[in-house]
Amino acid sequence: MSRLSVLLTRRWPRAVEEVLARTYDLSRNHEDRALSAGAIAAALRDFDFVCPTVTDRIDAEVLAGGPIRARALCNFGAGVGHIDLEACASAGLVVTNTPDVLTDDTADLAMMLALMCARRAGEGERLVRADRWPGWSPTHLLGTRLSGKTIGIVGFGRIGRATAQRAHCGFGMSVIYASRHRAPSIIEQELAARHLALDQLFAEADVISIHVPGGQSNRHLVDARRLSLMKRSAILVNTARGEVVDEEALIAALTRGDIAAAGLDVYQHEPHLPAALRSLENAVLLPHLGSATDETRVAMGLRVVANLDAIVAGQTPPDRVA
Ligand code: 8YV
Repeated sequence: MSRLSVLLTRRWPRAVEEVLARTYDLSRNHEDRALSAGAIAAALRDFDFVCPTVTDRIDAEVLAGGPIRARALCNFGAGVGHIDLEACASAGLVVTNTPDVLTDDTADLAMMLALMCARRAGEGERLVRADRWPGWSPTHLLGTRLSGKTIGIVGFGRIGRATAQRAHCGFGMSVIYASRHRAPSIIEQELAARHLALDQLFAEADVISIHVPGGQSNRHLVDARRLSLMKRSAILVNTARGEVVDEEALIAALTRGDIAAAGLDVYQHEPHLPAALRSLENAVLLPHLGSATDETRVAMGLRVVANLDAIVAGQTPPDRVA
């Protein structure tokens, strides 16, 4: 019997590609560059399974590109804001993602960004590298302490809770959170977390960390009005999705000093960042590294394999999202 065909739209860790190649007729994008909408539409016509990433936009228009052969989109990543789930369901395409395995790494990165902002690590690093460090002095590059402050978690799912856990247990921070559903009381007690309305959280928190999904429903959830509620000393951290924050409004707030700093791992139009953002000393800017460890990227790949294998075996895949 001929083997089922699988396309990886990017290169994956070699260990996972090898596992896939044992069972499937595996094709990968050797150039490892984001595919065009036309190339994705063609892939849906030509392969039994397509495994996209965050760099592939799969909307109704792409899905309307001809008769679809693919049975499923097995996304390499937890966030699926780049995939139109309703359009996939109407086209009879199953969609899966890779939750859980990237929770710890992403939460670690959120705390790293918070610390880098609070302790002005980016500014300090740039100074040393440029050979512009005048030497130690009692008042040079003073930041603020995170310990004992209040962290506001926006979106209290797996990654939001893991970030809260690090902030509370590691840094003695008080936790407030905003989410559509209140967390079970055992979790609130464990993290001494208080559920607040979003605007109130913005007004009270010293660090605000975003953990809601991307896509249309949360677009510009953090807008000029919400930024204006923040303390002038407060820090905004975004490891979720760029479109959740109105980037222009954020640049204006950082430029005027309405908020102290922002630590960003995601952007509205990746990999392009406005020059005004890149020039801000009070912004720490990382290139979407949330899940970027060897361990997690292999685990994400193996999670895709588990979903693929389940579909082929006629079972419901463990991480079905559409
Ligand atoms: C991934 C992420 O690297 O999983 C996610 O949602 O944001 C990242 O950690 C990326 O999405 C891979 O597709």
